Amino acid sequence: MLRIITQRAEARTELRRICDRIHDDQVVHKEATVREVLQAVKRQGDRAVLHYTAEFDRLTFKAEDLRVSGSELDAAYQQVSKELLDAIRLACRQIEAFHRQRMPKSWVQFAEDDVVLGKRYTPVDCAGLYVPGGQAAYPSTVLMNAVPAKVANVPRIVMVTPPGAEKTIHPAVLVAAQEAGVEEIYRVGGAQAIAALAYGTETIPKVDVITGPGNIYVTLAKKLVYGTVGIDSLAGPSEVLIIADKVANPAHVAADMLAQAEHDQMAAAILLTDDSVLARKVVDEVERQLIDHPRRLLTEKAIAHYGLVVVVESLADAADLSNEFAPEHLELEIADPWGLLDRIRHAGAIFLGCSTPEAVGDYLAGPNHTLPTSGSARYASALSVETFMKHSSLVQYSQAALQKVAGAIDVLAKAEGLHSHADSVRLRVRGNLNPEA
Ligand code: HSO
Ligand code: ZN
Repeated sequence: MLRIITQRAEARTELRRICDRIHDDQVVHKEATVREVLQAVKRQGDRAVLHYTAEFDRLTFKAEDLRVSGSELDAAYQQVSKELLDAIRLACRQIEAFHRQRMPKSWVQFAEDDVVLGKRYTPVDCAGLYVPGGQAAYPSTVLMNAVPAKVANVPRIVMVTPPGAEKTIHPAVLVAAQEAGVEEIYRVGGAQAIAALAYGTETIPKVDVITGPGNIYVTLAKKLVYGTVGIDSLAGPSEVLIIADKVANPAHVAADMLAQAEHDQMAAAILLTDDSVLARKVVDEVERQLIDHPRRLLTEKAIAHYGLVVVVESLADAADLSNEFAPEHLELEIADPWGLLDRIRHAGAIFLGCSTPEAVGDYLAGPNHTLPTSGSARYASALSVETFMKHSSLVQYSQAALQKVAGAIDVLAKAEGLHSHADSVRLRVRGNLNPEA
């Protein structure tokens, strides 16, 4: 079921097919629906939010039920085990420690000639976190979005998440949110949730930036509201690319591939190896571990469509193919991972060595698990504290400093035909208007 490829040209074609697996035609039909939802929520606020929740999620609510109450938040703690609470707290601490390190620093530079230059970082006023529901109710995703927003000192953080059949939200999600410092939670999902965050309704505040993964409707909605609000990225289905040599354990490699495949039937799991014996063993192991896999059907589909094993000539070759794919997650299960690192140019997160499965990073190592997918690691990076911040440039010139550059500004302003630009400098250094103005 998991194919082994040995030809380089065929491998490149297959990798391109997998990278482009989100087809535009899938999106076109859905875009019309999403546009309708966005327009309706923009015009009718809560009424439209409740209407689409009834239509898509088959749940009827009153507007006052949208916000999760304090008693529900408290009750969630009674519904999670002590071990889960401890694990959430450990993850929260480690994610916070890592993101604190990455906090951008404002700076001011007193340059020569009385010129002051700088950058001042400030958080957005309000951030909206989307947390998927259903099968993908991940407390880890709550932490990965909420903790950086908190570290960035965002004054108001709100979370939206689709409720389950009983209108409830997974207690682990509610606990993770509270552990990360988020208490304003609304039970709404889909495009209507994104619309509510982008435009604001009577109940749900308009935010400045929306982060978090979601299904195709959520992703399309985020794409369409970009500009009205900021967004983190457009998350596609998850992917792992593993480069392994003879030191790798086939059972471990197989488990790592399945760990990605079990997320989604569109998830991709790729192995590049210079050892054809290992390639064969991994294929057998994947089959074996799938036999009694609780999510067998979905996982099998992902492996069948977007699973791939490539036998390469050398590890350098593997690195080059990996760069073309620009994977979200890259594992280097090889004897000298640091030796190959120089050759790796594009990857959302890199896991080095045989005892570093991606799951370490998914949950608690500290770096963010919201990573660029579908080849976007060529130009994009993980969600970070900066996702919730922006910076203002700072510039101060003294009279003497302005004098020095006045001539050059005058020439540039005139070249652009902008005479008041020239005057704004000339008036300060000469006291009179530009002659030709
Ligand atoms: N691998 C997923 C994140 C995740 N894994 C959440 C487990 N829970 C995308 O990076
Ligand atoms: Zn995962």
